[in-house]
Amino acid sequence: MYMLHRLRKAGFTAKVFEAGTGVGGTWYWNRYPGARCDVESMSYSFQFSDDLQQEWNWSERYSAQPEILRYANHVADRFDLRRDIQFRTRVGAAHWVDDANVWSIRLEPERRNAEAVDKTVAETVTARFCIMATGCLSTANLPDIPGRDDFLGDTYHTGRWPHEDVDFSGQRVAVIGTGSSAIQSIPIIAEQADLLTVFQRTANYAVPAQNAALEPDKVAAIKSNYARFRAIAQTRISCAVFDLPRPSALLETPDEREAEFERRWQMGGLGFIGAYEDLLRDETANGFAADFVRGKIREIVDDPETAALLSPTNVIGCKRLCVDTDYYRTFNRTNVRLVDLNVTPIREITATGVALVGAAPVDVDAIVFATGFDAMTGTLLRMDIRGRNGTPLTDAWNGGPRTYLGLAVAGFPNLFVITGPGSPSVFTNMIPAIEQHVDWITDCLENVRAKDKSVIEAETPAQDAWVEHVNLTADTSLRSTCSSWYIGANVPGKPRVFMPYIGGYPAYAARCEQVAQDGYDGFAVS
Ligand code: NA7
Repeated sequence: MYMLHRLRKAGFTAKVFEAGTGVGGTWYWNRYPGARCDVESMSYSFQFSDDLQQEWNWSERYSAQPEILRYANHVADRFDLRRDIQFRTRVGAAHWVDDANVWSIRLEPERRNAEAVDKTVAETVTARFCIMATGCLSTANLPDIPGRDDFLGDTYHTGRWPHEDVDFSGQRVAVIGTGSSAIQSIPIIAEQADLLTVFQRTANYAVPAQNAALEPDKVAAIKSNYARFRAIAQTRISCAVFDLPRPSALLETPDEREAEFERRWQMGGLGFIGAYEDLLRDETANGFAADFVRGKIREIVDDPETAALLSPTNVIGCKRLCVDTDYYRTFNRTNVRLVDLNVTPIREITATGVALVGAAPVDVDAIVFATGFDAMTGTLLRMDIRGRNGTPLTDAWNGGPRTYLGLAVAGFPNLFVITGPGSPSVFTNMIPAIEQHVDWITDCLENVRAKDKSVIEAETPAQDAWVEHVNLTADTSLRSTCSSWYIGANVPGKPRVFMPYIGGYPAYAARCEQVAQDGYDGFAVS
């Protein structure tokens, strides 16, 4: 929506195509119970207008999905954005037409209730520029477990949750996966269900949200000085305002470290991983933080065996750190069971539930796949995107995504990706990361227009150098050391490439700014 808003203000004609029936993106699709976002540290930062940010009041530190969606709808109405958004429309293909210097974009009515799409009613539009605002986590990863379609009960994916209320009262429910979406939803499902069985492949670290109503004084302080709040955020690696890290966990005594970890645990949220500058660089430093969380799990979970199973053994922060409300405590409930898939893997899904290797089948009434997304590239690669000479994006990226600044792709003129692979994206506060890209793209298009040119395209040497820089930077971080979705490890067959840029928001934004100031260095304009 911000892209549309900026393009309009700059005098461009723009049209948005959206597969869903409403606005909100992530917050339209991810309606699973417990879905929340940290609006206190992260998202005081929607730059549509000063009036709006002064008037809008978030109710909690971690705003719940319905409230965020209400905000998105308010924005759409307030800025009259809907008239340029075509809903229920999926982009099936986008082909660059070499002779005409335009994108030819094939639109397909969105498939609903498993109806086949009638391709005959598909429509093609053309555009000078094509901007992919398709999100980093938008294509659901539904694992190909044998028998998945044989199940006779209800199945859900957390990223495709129904719009109607789902009530698990009286039901036996299976949740497969223990990532962020599972960790948010399990405590709520457990309160409703008769019996909840959680199928865990990899134990995950979660720190408490410590959610609470937003304190009016704090809100007033931020509202009276938004510009300064944003300016501070933009100096931070994550572009979010958490307490600054201390220099090194290695330089402090065990008591000092314990006190700092405890302080951040009580404060709540992702700031925990920013306790020390070396937490994500040095294995020993990281181990201190990991041990602290494992100690908390042992304290919280009554049964030592369950506590051990819930205790992650990998590097903390390597997979995305989760933020929870009562996740570990939920396993003290008598109606919750944990199954370790490393000991008893899923053999198949049957008509009545989940069959395991080496253990009795688990009969359930509903299965929740909290199995994540084909992250960062999944949505783009599922569209039939073709650049110069008809080259498919799937060919250009067959060894993993290659972009210039995460914004553009050599061989794909006039195509931009918002928070694409190779940009800080999922390692930053997403809202300012999106805004920075939108502002940069709008300025870029204005520049092309001002020069009376019509085509801008990333050059291969600039792209190669950027990809190398992204890879070298990733190698310096412990984040690249485990099988996370950052490296595509959750999707069988996906190339293992560390996709987001880990060099931090300030360095990245400065680089984008420099490229623009140098006349779009690394881009060919014609
Ligand atoms: P995640 O973080 O990718 O978590 C997915 C979970 O599903 C994770 O525990 C996976 O285990 C598990 N998984 C995936 N495939 C399987 C199969 N085949 N069998 C068993 N378990 C499986 O996705 P989320 O939706 O939780 O979070 C994504 C982001 O959305 C998150 O960062 C928030 O910002 C919101 P694995 O770890 O791969 O062993």
